[in-house]
Amino acid sequence: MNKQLPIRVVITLNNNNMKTIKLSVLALCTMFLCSCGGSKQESVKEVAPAVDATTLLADDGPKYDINAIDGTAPVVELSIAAIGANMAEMKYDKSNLEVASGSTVKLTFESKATDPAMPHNWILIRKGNLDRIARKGMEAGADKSYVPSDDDILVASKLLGPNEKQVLTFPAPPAGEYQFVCTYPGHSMMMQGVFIVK
Ligand code: CU1
Repeated sequence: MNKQLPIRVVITLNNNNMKTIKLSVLALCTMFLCSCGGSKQESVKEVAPAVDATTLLADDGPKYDINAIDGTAPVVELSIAAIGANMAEMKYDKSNLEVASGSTVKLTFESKATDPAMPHNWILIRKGNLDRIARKGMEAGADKSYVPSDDDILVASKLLGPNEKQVLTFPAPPAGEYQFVCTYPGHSMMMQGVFIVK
């Protein structure tokens, strides 16, 4: 902290008005003390939303269009199920899914949960946004099946109850690593996985 102050003073000295210099130095010191004064925990909290690299990711390349299915592309059939009878056991039966880029994915998502009070969904998202989207899903509420509107969500199933299934057909996103998650409140920590496009 002491090393930086003299540099700022030298810059300010280029002005000839001494009052301005004094005020500037005072302002700088105050700003500096304020920024040092906050607890470390607070500054960590402020850094987290800077995952606004999200925006950069979203802007990276053309927007993903779930309906842009190429009729001539090879079809890859996959399945994944939500299993477990309670909050402690719930999970997807697979933690990894892999498809070839350029293919059309036909994913059967099934809920094998036994408790009607524990519905599940399957949401494919751009990597690095899981916690943010889980939080946003919770805020979106039951009316929206806990699926928020977000550019980092590529594919979203409905909320399925016990023994319900849904077939999701979508074009494989560009090669890379993605994540899938259940956004039903309290499920994302247990129900998530990696979706790889090779
Ligand atoms: Cu779930």
